[in-house]
Amino acid sequence: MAGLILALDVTDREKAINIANEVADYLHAIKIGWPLVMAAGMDIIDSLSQIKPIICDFKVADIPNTTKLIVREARNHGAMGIIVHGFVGRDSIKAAVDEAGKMKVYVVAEMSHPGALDFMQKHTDDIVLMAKEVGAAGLIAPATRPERITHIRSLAGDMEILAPGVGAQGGSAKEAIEAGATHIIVGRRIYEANEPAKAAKALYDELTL
Ligand code: BMP
Repeated sequence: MAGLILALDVTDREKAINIANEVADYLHAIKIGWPLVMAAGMDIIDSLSQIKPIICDFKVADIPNTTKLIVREARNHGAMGIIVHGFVGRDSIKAAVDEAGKMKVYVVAEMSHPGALDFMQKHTDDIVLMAKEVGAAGLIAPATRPERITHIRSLAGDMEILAPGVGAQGGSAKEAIEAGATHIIVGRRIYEANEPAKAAKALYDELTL
């Protein structure tokens, strides 16, 4: 079944925990990244893990050894998954997968913003095939370009596809899932809403209808 992942890009610990509790019923997982971790510290992973599984969006883009050290830190704090960049190449992605243990590694195949067309899109196919071969659990693909999700799905087999870009960036939840995503990632549409639970429920309903 399709799932909703909250991108919790707030920079206040208490606010993060309150929103997570408020919308938890509608979520598959929570994605946190540099804004929240830099503001609240790595322990926020442990705290939020009590509410829902946490995916660390660290977009790791480094040599294998540094990649391994970052993945280990996320794992030690109880993360369920970690997002790494694919363009750094096979050895770095393999280092992430080897170090991840039970944690899932998600590889960025193509980003959702217009700048992804400058360089990244030219290499999407190779990144997808490499991520699949190396044993990554899933891919990040753009909800802003559902036709690209369909293309990426055609190469990805049964890998998970997490699609950001719904709501604030203009993408549609339903279209992303119909195109082949397994999960959508949504931030501002939920955490900036007057009633985050209502916003999360609307997206959840869109996925399950
Ligand atoms: P929002 O729904 O507020 O646009 O947030 C989207 C989230 O997904 C942000 O955390 C962003 O960093 C992330 N993201 C993205 O938007 N596009 C990508 O290609 C990859 C991402 O991780």
